[in-house]
Amino acid sequence: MDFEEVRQKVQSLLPAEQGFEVYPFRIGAYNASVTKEFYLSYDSDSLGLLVLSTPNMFDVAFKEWISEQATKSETLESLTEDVKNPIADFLNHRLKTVEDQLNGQSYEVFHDHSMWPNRRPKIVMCTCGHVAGAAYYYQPKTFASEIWPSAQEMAPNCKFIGLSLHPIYGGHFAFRFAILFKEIKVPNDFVEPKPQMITLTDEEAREALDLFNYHWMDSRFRDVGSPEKRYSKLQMNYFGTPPADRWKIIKHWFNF
Ligand code: B12
Repeated sequence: MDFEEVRQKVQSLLPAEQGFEVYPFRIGAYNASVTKEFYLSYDSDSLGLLVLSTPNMFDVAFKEWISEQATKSETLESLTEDVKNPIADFLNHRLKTVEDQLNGQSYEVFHDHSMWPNRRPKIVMCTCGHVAGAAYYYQPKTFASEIWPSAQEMAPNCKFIGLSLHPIYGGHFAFRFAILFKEIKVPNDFVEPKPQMITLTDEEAREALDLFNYHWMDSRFRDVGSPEKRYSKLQMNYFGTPPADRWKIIKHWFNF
């Protein structure tokens, strides 16, 4: 398989109307942006495909999939037994459909939550999203005139971190995984698009990063820049609820 073939295949299996976006990038371009502990040991022209989810993933594709799973169960209790981690199980199912089509091609998948044993993330998604042109990464250091972090205290083990904003979805999206191909090379004339920046003054940027770091539970950071498309109320409610209590929020989808 070559660059174009694999890119088209993955994009067709993870389409926009089902809430996915797929962005090709040169692994060397990612490596050029990170410090060496985050380097990916690939040739610089090896291909990476970054996959993110947008509001339709939950509202369309996940709803369809979980409703289909529900038809195989007699009761809500047995469904919760069969589907232990609904979103992760759904994403693994979609990833499997992609893997089945890669025809023996060698590849590696790094999820947003993939960590090395020392707890370092295997891939830094916001940087990857910026490099691949998916979403602009607003880092505290981008706004050098400001002093970061603000006076408030962070939770233990949490740093004051940057925020990626998508030009259409603002913060209503998530990075999911990257598929890395050692042997598939990006053509010389391929250039990753520049991520579109939502223009923020230093003051607006401070507010956006404060919302993300200190008030992320109320999701206001997602609306920075007034995005065109947002998560539905149900989706916000689902992701804002601890996993153990989430079934309550979607049980009206099923005929139990
Ligand atoms: C660890 C982690 C956490 C931890 C710690 C967070 C913290 N505040 O310290 C915990 C578990 C608490 C957490 C919580 C949440 N997280 Co979190 N988390 C991560 C994770 C796994 C790694 C982040 C990290 O440690 N990066 C390492 C540091 C060193 O990276 P960095 O600061 O960006 O540094 C790099 C850049 O500066 C780059 N660089 C240098 N120069 C330049 C120049 C340019 C131009 C560029 C582009 C880059 C660049 O080089 C550095 C590395 O060498 C990422 C997923 C991932 N794999 O990336 C999600 C992630 C950051 N989290 C995310 C979210 C949404 C959350 C939550 C809101 C989730 C929730 N609903 O519960 C909460 C609260 C967030 C908060 N403000 O704290 C999202 C952010 C999405 C976005 N739009 O930006 C991510 C990307 C996950 C995802 N799937 O999308 N998180």
